[in-house]
Amino acid sequence: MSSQANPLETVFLGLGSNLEQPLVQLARALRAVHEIPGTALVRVSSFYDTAPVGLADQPNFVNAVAELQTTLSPHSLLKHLLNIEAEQYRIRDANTLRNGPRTLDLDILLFGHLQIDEPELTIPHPRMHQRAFVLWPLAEIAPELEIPGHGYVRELLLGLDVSGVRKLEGVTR
Ligand code: PH2
Ligand code: MG
Ligand code: MG
Repeated sequence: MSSQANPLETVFLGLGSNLEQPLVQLARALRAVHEIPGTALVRVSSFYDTAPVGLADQPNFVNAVAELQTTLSPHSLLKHLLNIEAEQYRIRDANTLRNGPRTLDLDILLFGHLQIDEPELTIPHPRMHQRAFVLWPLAEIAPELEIPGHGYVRELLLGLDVSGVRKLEGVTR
């Protein structure tokens, strides 16, 4: 399928890392995302130091979000993102803990106004509306954004505990 076949879509991407120099992992991933065919990086949030959610006994994460434009389909974009994770030594095997530590996690949060519910790809990301480490950086770059089925980012954030999320000042991305 040609990458020209699809219209230009706005995508929000979540980035996270808590192993092997997280700041370096995120910076490298952003460069790789910009190299994906038919895809451009439009905006990147600040980097945030965040307490782990879901599995407490692991290092803090560095999280950020980015706005992209792409002519790729959601599945094609996902394939490229999984490749970038693998290039940065993300391990996915039978021993991998759910919500456990990782060198790099790249999640499609929103893809235009699309809603997809498949085992390998759910859009909007099914837990993004509950996660301050996603919504806080998202509110920074897209304060008016609405998550289909859940509401406005800024309003959702008001209902969340943000005590584990701290903006990293003075970090060049
Ligand atoms: N990702 C998870 C599970 N828990 N916690 C933080 N702080 N940041 C993450 O990116 C994160 C998490 C699963 O993807
Ligand atoms: Mg993921
Ligand atoms: Mg994730």
